[in-house]
Amino acid sequence: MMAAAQDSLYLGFDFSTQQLKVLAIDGHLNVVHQNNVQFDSELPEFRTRGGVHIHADRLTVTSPVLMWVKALDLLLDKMKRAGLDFSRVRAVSGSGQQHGSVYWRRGARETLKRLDPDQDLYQLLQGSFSVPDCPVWMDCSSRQQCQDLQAAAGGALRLAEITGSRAFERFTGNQIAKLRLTRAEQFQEAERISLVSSFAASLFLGDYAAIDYSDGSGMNLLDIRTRNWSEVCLEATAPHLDRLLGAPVPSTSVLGPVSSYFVHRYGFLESCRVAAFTGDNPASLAGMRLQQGDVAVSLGTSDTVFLWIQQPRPTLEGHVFCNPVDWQAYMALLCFKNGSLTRERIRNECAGGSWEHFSAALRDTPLGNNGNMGFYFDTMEITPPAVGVHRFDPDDNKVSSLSPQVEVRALVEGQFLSRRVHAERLGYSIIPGTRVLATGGASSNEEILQVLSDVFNAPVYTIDLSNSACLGSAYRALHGLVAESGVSFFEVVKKAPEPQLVATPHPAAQEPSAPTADSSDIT
Ligand code: XUL
Repeated sequence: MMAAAQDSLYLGFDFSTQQLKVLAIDGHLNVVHQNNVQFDSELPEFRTRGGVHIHADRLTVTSPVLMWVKALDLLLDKMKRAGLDFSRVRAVSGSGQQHGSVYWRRGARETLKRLDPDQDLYQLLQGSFSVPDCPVWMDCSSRQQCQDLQAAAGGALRLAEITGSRAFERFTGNQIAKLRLTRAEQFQEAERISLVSSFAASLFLGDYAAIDYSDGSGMNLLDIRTRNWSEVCLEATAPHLDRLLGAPVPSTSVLGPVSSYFVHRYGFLESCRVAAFTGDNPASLAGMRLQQGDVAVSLGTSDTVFLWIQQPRPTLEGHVFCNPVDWQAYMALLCFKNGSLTRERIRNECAGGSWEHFSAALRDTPLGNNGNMGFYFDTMEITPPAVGVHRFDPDDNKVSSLSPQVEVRALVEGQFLSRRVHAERLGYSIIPGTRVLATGGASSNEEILQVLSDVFNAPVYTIDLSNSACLGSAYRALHGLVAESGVSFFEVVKKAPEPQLVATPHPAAQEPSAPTADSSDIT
């Protein structure tokens, strides 16, 4: 008999860079438990800073795989001590930092299948990894391999068309190619390669867990349209790589029941399911309940834009991933380096260091800024790859300064125009019903959000993203149980709290004369 909704629990784990987090929801989607383990402070024996080791070349960045294993032991013990009743858990899912990879030593599968519940995972899996230090997303030491892969695929754009992204150093395929060269012996000993997400799922499953389509899209190896490994990319990366990776699966798949280790050690039921784990960004998309037409803008140190895309058009900028909640759709991720720090610099220079004066400048200047515009790349931007401050007067002449108030508006309009233009290039289009979901530090500033609303000509809602990867994972665990019978993700999460409406576009925002400049025209 099914337990009542309030009695059932769904767990979402997030193996992120600095910590391992967990969140539990009940069947009514109420968050009933949260917990975490900080790597640096709670596992000091691994001597990480921010969860990673930066090597002497400053380019290689790794994390010890056994630190993640030990963190899970610790977290489950904390949950038990906090009184969490594991027998109420119906399904588990999770996420991991994207792109990082784990190398299981020959024989590890047998070890995983026969875990002794009297010992902790850290003891049991000591000898199970052929590479002790896993390359993570902060690594940028695979430049040569990126060039080789692009050459093999027929160029950067062709590679982007196949895999959703041009070659990026942190993407797993390039890391695998590098490791095969620099750690040939350890590489030879590997019988399976996991992403951080599928590695974590393997621990719960007691067997190798498949890589899901969505996190698999962050490898420069998956053909995002056929959703299978790309032959040309596999061949350019390592021989027989498909055997090492296993077949990818839809992100909504249930991989199987939880391993008997968890049943005997923590009291999980044998019927508890493990739903495929995915990347942290795809899991956040699920946590935000982003839908077709929506765009999420995270306003932090760097600004990140998440998009739901139906027809992808990969370019040299940004990333297109398979969608984690609807296998026929896609999502895109764009990263902008010049975010909060640039807003703070202009606040200091043009608004006396006060956010109130900054907001007043936005209130006192008109939408469209009378044709004055600016693009502010204090440091080399990622999207587009440009640097410097570029200001234009209403006649499109380059000028060296603008009045302080006009400069404040030029900055904010310029930033959001750039977010919109680059989103549209990847296949995003504003449709009736489009919502802009804003999050991060600057999302508490109403005037900034009004500009965001005007530039996208869509209502802006705010959401708290601090635990969105965990929350999305818990939602995905719940959805996993019914996905195969055709129930959509949105059906399952429709009762979750709604984001809050904070700005609606000014009627003038949709006039054809509204600015449409393209920040990438800057040379
Ligand atoms: C995305 C990326 C990071 C990691 C961090 O491409 O590299 O956001 O997923 O956790």
